[in-house]
Amino acid sequence: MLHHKKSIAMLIFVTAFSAQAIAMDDHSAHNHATHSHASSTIGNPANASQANKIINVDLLDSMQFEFHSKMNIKEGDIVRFIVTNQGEIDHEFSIGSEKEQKAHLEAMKKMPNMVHHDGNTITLKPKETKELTWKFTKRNTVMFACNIPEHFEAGMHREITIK
Ligand SMILES: [Cu+2]
Repeated sequence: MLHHKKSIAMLIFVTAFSAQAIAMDDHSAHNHATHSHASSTIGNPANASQANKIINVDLLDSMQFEFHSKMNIKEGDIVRFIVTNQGEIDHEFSIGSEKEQKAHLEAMKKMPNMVHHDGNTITLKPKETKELTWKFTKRNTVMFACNIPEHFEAGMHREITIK
């Protein structure tokens, strides 16, 4: 009898624990789908009208980012990036910490056709121009990356230091 009671208590405990685990999973899945990329450890999306700097960027099939201005970005700067895909294949322009870009890269390997509407990343078709405005909130290392499979590995990333 005592043994039986114990098992029931154990069962209740396990059930409650799994329910909590599921709830936590749901919560993180929800975050990922809706706004996990919107804020970041290195800053957040901003409105183009608030920008104090404009930087033109070309995305090249040679797996490079070509920035047309000096990347002299300071803490608090709001930068309007005007990005053009000069290549013949799709490219991505993504801003994040190195850790965030690594996570993004892993996600892209699982879902290569992921299209982004999430604040820190834009996907551009050949010859397309799009904008992304970002507020850099910390003195930190920031990584610009294209996480389309094989592009990052081929060198399509660039790190800068926010002063
Ligand atoms: Cu690319």
